[in-house]
Amino acid sequence: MGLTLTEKILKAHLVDGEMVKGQEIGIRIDQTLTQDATGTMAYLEFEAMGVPRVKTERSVAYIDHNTLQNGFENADDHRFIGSVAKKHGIYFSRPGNGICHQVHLERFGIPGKTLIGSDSHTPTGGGIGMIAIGAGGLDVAVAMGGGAYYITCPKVVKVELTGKLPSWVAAKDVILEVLKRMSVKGGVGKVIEYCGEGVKTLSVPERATITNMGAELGATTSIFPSDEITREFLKAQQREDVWTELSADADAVYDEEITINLSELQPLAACPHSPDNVKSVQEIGKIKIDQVCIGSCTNSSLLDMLKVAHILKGRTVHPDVSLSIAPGSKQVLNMLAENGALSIMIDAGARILESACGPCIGMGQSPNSKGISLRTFNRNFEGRSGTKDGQIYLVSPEVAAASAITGVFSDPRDLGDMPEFKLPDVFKINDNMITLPASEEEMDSVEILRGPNIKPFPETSPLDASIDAGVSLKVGDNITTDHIMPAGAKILPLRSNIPAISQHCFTICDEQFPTRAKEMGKSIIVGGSNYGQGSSREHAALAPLYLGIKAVLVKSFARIHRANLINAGILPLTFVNEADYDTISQGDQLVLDNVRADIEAGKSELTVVNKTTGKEIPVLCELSGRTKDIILAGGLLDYTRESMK
Ligand code: MIC
Ligand code: SF4
Repeated sequence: MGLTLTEKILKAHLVDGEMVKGQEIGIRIDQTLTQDATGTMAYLEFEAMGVPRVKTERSVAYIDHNTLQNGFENADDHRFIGSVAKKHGIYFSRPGNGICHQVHLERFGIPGKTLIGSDSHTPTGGGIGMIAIGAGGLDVAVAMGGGAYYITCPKVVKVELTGKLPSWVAAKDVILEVLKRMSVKGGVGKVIEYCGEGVKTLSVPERATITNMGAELGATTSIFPSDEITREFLKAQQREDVWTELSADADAVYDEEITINLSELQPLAACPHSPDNVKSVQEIGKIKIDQVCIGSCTNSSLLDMLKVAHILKGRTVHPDVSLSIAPGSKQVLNMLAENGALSIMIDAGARILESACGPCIGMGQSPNSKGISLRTFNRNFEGRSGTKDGQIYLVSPEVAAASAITGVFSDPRDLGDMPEFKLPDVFKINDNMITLPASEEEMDSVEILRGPNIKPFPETSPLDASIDAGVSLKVGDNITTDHIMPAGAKILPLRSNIPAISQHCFTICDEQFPTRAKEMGKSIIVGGSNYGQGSSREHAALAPLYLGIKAVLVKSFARIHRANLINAGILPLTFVNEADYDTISQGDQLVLDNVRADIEAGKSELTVVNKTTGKEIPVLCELSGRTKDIILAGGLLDYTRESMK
């Protein structure tokens, strides 16, 4: 029986477990990446492990999220990360060099290799045939120390692409179509593998847009084959030597199959407040808009920017619209400057931002009250833009640019003929903003620069014999990590200070939560399905840990967040009968008697007694041998320290 591309790469990296779908496997990690909003914590954790030099083939630390420096905190974190990188063998991409996923694709990604990153959009690397997975910072720290990365051996979904995209219909519309069909939880436990004749019609940046936003499906990752188009891209990046041809076997067996005829697609948009709330631009109609933001790791490649410049050429941004553009990397920005496209954008009235995440993570450019904002980004969760009642639509760069001119939601197909946009034969290569690590001889003398905002990892303790705690919060379905641990310009600078950032935990849902949880001492959170979807931020587990959360009981979890809870030593529980969710109220007192002994004994079916109502509720706590030991030890850091003794 033939293998899928996913299975081939996973098999070649398997170091623990067996390739049985649904079972936990450990894989060797070739490359890691971190960004600054998750990186400080990841490197504090790496330091705590006491490994002198990273053991991966390549580890890169990027500065791209916290680049608005309205106080010393972010700049201190950048300095800290830079010094850790230098000391421990990590490449350092300085602020200004670009968004981690864009730069990694350009300069470091290698087909067939494994990459984990402390950012949920790490699957961007799947655009050149990598198995690239988003993970919590602690998992990345362990991988840098040479440890395996553990995932559930995934199901593989085949997305067969046929046909060719019509003029002005974009890669973004492909992934929006997939989201429309599969929903934000449709990808959990799965890898999405793209195949078929249509693949050959898509360039690497287009493929990367699709794998990037595959994160919104809840998928483990997404992947394209590595073919001639991949080779041409790598050649243009002067990295042809790392190319290998990779594809699934012709007789590979998939768990699910979907076919998308590219020729039949039309411009789409994800409407507020979920990436799977997809409608066609025609259906939405010509509604008036207030803002357009072009950029983010989804749509900030040279190709995207050239299309935008073409649409803006000789025109002026509508008087009622603010247009911002953030090219994804220094390479992209530099090439736009050299070929005149930047000047076209400036002429049209675009507000040019630095090459960074910026508005995507609420770092500036929050829309006006109730403002309608069209963004080429990947997430439109409520409040993420920094404006609670902002109405965010996710669209392609083509829709975004066309609408910026007209001031209303616009179909770019009305622009007439589309010229052919081609990638250059050679990109502008200048890696001067990537600082190399110190040599083995010099590394000992590198001093780590720690600012006063950097506080140690919160205290952990081994799992208690029994848990007897009140419900400090009850929430509904599809809670995102942006609800649990909001980001934005005001809160992000606290990413290296867990006591301080905890004061913002869940405040989008309930302003009193941090105070109440702290007063209760220990408590439990109850939630609905797909709890913790979205980002990889482990702060969404570390802040609850600091606030005394002992267990989270929900209908179902998103993958990375569940792993982060386990890594923080918080018990992840799911209802056996979803209807029991309705029998618990905020404030109820829940008891898990002898939970430690039960978990030690390998029991996965536990009973929660609601002392307030007297009801017994069956719950599941499915742990593998390894995750069981992590929970018993009080989290991954303690477990790793123990196992290194
Ligand atoms: C995001 O897009 O939500 C982020 C900000 O990049 C996060 C990481 C973080 O919260 O620092 C992610 O996607 O993992
Ligand atoms: Fe940055 Fe936005 Fe991409 Fe997250 S999704 S890495 S915030 S650009």
